[in-house]
Amino acid sequence: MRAWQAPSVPEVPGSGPRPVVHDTSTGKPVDPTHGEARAALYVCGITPYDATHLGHAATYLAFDTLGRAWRDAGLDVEYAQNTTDVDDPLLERAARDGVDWRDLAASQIDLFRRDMEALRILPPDDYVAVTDEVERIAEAVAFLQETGSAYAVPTPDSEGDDLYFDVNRPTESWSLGDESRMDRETMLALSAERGGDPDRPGKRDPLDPLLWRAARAGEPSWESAVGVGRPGWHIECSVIAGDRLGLPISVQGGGSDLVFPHHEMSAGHAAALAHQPLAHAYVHTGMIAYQGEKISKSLGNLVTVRGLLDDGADPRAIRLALLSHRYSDDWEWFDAELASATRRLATWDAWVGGGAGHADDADDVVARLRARVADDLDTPGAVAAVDTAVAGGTRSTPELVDVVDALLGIRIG
Ligand code: 5CA
Ligand code: ZN
Repeated sequence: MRAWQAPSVPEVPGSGPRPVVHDTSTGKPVDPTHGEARAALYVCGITPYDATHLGHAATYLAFDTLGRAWRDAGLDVEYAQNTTDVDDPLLERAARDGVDWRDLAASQIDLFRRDMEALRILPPDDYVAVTDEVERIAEAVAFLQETGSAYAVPTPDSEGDDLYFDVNRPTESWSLGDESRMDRETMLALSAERGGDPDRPGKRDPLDPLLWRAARAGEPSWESAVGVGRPGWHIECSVIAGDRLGLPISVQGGGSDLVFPHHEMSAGHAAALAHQPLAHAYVHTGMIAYQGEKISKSLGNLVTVRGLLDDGADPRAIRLALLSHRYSDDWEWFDAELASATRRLATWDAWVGGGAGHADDADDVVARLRARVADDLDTPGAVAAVDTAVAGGTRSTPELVDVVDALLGIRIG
């Protein structure tokens, strides 16, 4: 599927350090490329049933920053992203609004593309719709069934059977329920909250996730190697990441609401399919709140990128407001954030227009920016480095302006 238009990224002389990022699975900072020349990134894409909100924007911006830092370090970056264009929340919203689910998905994907373009987010090389991969996903489910990692659960309201993943058949590269990270009670609660069905009768373990949903009346379905139906959620990301990038990938990314069950189960599926870890590192962004609650399509407390742009916001200011927070923190958006970023940007623009100051320390600022971004994407530190240069009378050399553009995606002046 078509992604979106790539922003231009200036070439900056020299190179930055290799980025280190915080890996959720070990709790440690790591170089997820293991020193190789190639970095493979998979970021979980949107479920296209409502407009891009600031939480989505912040998440994709964090991985955009990682991509920029990798490129600046001289690495070849390969990036894949899915879009969950068939799933319960999308079907429910389409039914509620009396629209065809395909039209709803197409219109929301389109809007997402436009928002990503406005924010100058680097597009994935492979932007993959789940509906285009149903056959491949079904083949993977069939393999899991043949190899004993998947089983059928009686499904009275369908002619076929729903298929589930057996979480208690861990392979050498995956085992669920490392109690040091999450206890079983928490896992059960999160599973119920985030698309799982721990109370479904007939499962071997309440935590077992759905791999394949047999066709129901009025629901979309496809004929496949495992009968007529549609894919479960976690398996789509394991299959798309493996097919497009090869396992293990460097980074599996998404918001912290995907740590469990989504990324845990995707890793379990990958291990059962390929006897490989899914990723060298699992990187998670914090949740952005608005009016005291996590911004969410289902809660409806949306601040959308489109809404801000329609109100006249400079897309660079939206970007700068988001970059002023640490990607891994949970934080709350206040309307004043945009005003403050707009003021900061005006100061930066005037600095470039001014042309005065001493050029000798511009190189230090370039190095500082590179170091901050490579240190677990410390964008607030990078923003502070620019502020210091602006306030301290450093001249805005072309190279300095270019490095701000290359790493922070903001063209000043
Ligand atoms: N389609 C699945 C992933 S395969 C999905 O989670 N879609 S989503 O539309 O619900 O979310 C898209 C991305 O935005 C996910 O990485 C999610 O973790 C992130 N996200 C959602 N809400 C927020 C928020 N309030 N703050 C930060 N990130 C968020
Ligand atoms: Zn995903």
